[in-house]
Amino acid sequence: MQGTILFVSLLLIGLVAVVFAASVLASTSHGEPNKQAVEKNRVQLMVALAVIGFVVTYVSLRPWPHEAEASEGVVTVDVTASQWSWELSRKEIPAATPVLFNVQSHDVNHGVGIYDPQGVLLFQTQAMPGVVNRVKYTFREPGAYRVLCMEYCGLAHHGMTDEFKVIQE
Ligand SMILES: [Cu+2]
Repeated sequence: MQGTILFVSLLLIGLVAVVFAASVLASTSHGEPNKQAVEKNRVQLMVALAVIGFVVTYVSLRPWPHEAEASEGVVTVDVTASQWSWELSRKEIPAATPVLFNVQSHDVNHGVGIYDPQGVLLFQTQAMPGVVNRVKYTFREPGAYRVLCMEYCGLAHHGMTDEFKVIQE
């Protein structure tokens, strides 16, 4: 996922650079500009950018993990944050099973980030007092996963970590 984001970002940066270079070249060319042609080019460029923006947004948000709706056959994990620790209702989660995380906080706002055994961030959401944020995720690989706080929440924020295991059943 992070590789894809990097690739798309570099692609879009390249596109902006090409448009910039084309604009500079067009502005330094000699002769009277054809106003109708300029206006037509501008409209075409805006339509192209809108289409590219829509496609990139749709493709990049389609696997969004925040589509959580409570449904049967889902393992539920209640995650409660408080300064400065996590409380997980279970520490062993089966692999290849949809897991519904119900995330909230006892005190201030925290951010929960779930990292795989290689240290790659899988998903995150806010842990807020009085609100339960839901995230559904299916773990594919067994191993030790880490929970880290993603939002500065006070003096011992850096130590606000926990761990759970994903096991093959
Ligand atoms: Cu924190």
